[in-house]
Amino acid sequence: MELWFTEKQTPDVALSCKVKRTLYRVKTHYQDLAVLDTFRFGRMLVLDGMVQATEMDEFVYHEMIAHVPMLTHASPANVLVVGGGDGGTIRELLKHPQLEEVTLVEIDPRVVEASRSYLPELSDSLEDPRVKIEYSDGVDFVRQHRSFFDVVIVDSTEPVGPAVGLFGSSFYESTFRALKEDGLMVAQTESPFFNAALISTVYRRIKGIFPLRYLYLASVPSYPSGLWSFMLGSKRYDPLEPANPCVVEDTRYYTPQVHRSSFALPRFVQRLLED
Ligand code: AG3
Repeated sequence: MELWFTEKQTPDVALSCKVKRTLYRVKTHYQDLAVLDTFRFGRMLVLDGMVQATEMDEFVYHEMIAHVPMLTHASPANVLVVGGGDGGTIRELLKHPQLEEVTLVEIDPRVVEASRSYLPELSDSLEDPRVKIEYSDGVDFVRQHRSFFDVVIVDSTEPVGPAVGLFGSSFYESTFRALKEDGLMVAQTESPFFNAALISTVYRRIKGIFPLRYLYLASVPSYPSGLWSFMLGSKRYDPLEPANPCVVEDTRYYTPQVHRSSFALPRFVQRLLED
């Protein structure tokens, strides 16, 4: 018998993949969590029916959400990751010699547990002494900090369920305040094909708060439409003139050239950022 997992990416589009077996499934306090072993994508973390990370392509998302801000900032020592309990973003951050401390604020301890059991390539990073894990709501956590972080990375799920607050203006305002005077933030902002309105809204919000703001793109086959976006808001550093002299060689997607080219937007995407 064949087993298939289907993510309904929109009410009328779905991605299906053939499953070897279900490794883990639990209804946590916050969401429906599954780890599947699939033929094409390898192991796959699924939250509320939505693919979060797969062994085949997680490197794209995690490298791009981590290295673009880290190499834009001249000396990122103190970093906050909101969400991202799988550990993939942290694994990439730890490749930076200037990093002194990274705090992971994850609302759902079961995501970290599941990742520790089934996705060691992502979660082994969480044992590093530079990593501090806080189980709480990112919105509250960020609100309690002032001029504290060099970089904030919002590695969230979709703007439904537990992550809704992470796409709101008041969260971006608290993030601005939680950053030092030369700090910068990056948030994952979905697909320009399927979530155009969200990208326009988030850009307008970030524009009202951060002096410099940019959108950049990367190709993630397991995510809706395969083309993914990231929003960067910065107080001082311009991502098109990366200020960090370090070189990170241990990557599979990120290169300095990809960093630059990911900011070159197709016209239909540019239009999403116009007033
Ligand atoms: N966070 C963004 C995943 C969004 C995917 N959406 C979907 N499948 N509908 C990923 C977190 C990985 N650390």
